[in-house]
Amino acid sequence: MAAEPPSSPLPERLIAHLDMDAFYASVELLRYPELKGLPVVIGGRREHAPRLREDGTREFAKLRDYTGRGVATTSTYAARDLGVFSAMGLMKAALRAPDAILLPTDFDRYRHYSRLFKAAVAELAPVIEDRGIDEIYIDLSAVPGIREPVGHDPLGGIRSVAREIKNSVLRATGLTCSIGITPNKLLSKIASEIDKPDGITVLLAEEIPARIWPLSVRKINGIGPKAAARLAALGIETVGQIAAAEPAWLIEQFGKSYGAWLHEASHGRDNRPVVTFSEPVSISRETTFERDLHAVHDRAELGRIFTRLCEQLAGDLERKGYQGRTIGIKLRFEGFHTVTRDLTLDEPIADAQALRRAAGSCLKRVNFDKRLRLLGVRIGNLSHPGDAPPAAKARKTARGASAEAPSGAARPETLPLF
Ligand code: TTP
Ligand code: MG
Ligand code: MG
Repeated sequence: MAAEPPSSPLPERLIAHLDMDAFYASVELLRYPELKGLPVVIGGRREHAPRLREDGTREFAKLRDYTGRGVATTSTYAARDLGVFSAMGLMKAALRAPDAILLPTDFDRYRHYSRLFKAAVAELAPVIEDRGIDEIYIDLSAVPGIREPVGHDPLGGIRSVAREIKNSVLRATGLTCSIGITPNKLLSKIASEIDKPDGITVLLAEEIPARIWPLSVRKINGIGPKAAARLAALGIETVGQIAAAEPAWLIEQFGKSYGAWLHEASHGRDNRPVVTFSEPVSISRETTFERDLHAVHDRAELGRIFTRLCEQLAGDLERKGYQGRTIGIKLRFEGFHTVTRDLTLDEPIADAQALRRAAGSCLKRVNFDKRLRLLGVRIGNLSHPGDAPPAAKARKTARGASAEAPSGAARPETLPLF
C-alpha cells in the first residue's frame, strides 16, 4: 500500500544551513573538558593559555585579570547567560563575568576542525556552499530518502537526513551543530538559529506567517544595524510588519533594489542557488595591537609584526594553493582613520620575503603622523601556480596613493620604515 501523501507536496528545493555551536569555544572544550558547562570566553593572548600545575590539573586565566583591548571572538552558552557575546571588549566582558575563564584564540586549530566537519558533511551530501569557518549551505534536494515520509510524518525523511548529518559531524569532530532545512538559503539561515544549540528546524513556506513573521527584522541576513534602525524609525520591528507593508512604499523608502528585496525576503522568497565553489577574491591577515604603536619609537616591534603577518599570509597561500599579483596593506591609526595602499606586480608572488618587499613598498606611500592600532596585509589578483601567465596589458600599477600623497619624484621620503 502506498504511503499517505503529505498534506502539501514537499518543495522542489530542500536547502540546509548548518552552523556549528559556539564554535571556537566548543573546539577549546574538546581539549579542556573540565570547562564543560562553565562560562568561557575566547579572545585572549598567548599568555592566557592555561598552566599545568604540579598535580596535573590546569590553572586557567580569569577574565577579571585581563587588561588590554582584545575582544571576545565567542563565548560558551554559560558565558552568554551572563551577557558576554562575540565582539564585546574583554574588559567590558570582565565587568559582567569576572570569573569567566579566558582562553587564547587558536585559529589554526579552528581551521582544522572546520575542514573536518565540512568533509564529514560532504560524504553524505556533496553539494555544499562554504560560508566561512563554521557554516555551510547544503543542497539536499536530491539526497536519497529525503522525500520519504517516516510513519505519519511527511517530513520524516528530512529529519532523518538532518540527524544523520549531525551525527556524522559529531563523530568526525566531537562537536555539535544546528541545522535549518527550508526551501531556500534565506529561510534556512534563519531556521538554523531557531533551535540552537544542537537543534534541527524544518520549516516550509506555509509556516512563514507563524514562525518567521514574529521575528525581529535583524534575523534576516541582509538587514544590518543601519537598515534595522531605518525600519525602526518607520515603526517596523518585525519581519511580518515588512511583509504587511506595500512594496511600492518600501521602494520609496529604501530604493528600487533594496526595497523590492525587503518585500521578497519578508515573504521568505529567495531563488539563489547553492554555489559549490568560488575562488576567493583576496586573502588577508591583520592584527590589532594591544597598545597604539609609533612608527619610529616602536619601529622594531612593528617590523616584527609586519614580517609575521607576511609569513602567515604566505602560509595561507601555500595551504590554499594560491599566488597573487596585487599586494595591499591596511593601516588603522588612533582615532580609527583607516588607510589602504596597494601595488600590482607583473608576476605573481607567494613567498613571505617577496610579500614583505611588496607590502613594504606600499608602506612608503603612507604618512605616519599618528600612532597605529592595526596593521594588515592582503593579496589579490589570485591565481594558481602553473596557471597561464597574466595578460600582458596589466603592467605595474599602484593604487591608493590618493591626493594627500601624489606618487612620483616630488614626494619626500617622510618616514622611517619599519
Ligand atoms: P558564529 O557562528 O556567529 O558564532 P558561534 O559559533 O560562536 O556561536 P553560535 O552557536 O551562536 O553559532 O561564529 C563562528 C565563529 O566565528 C565563532 O565561534 C568565533 C568567530 N567569530 C568572531 O571571531 N567574531 C565575531 O564577531 C563572531 C560573530 C564570530
Ligand atoms: Mg556558529
Ligand atoms: Mg556561524
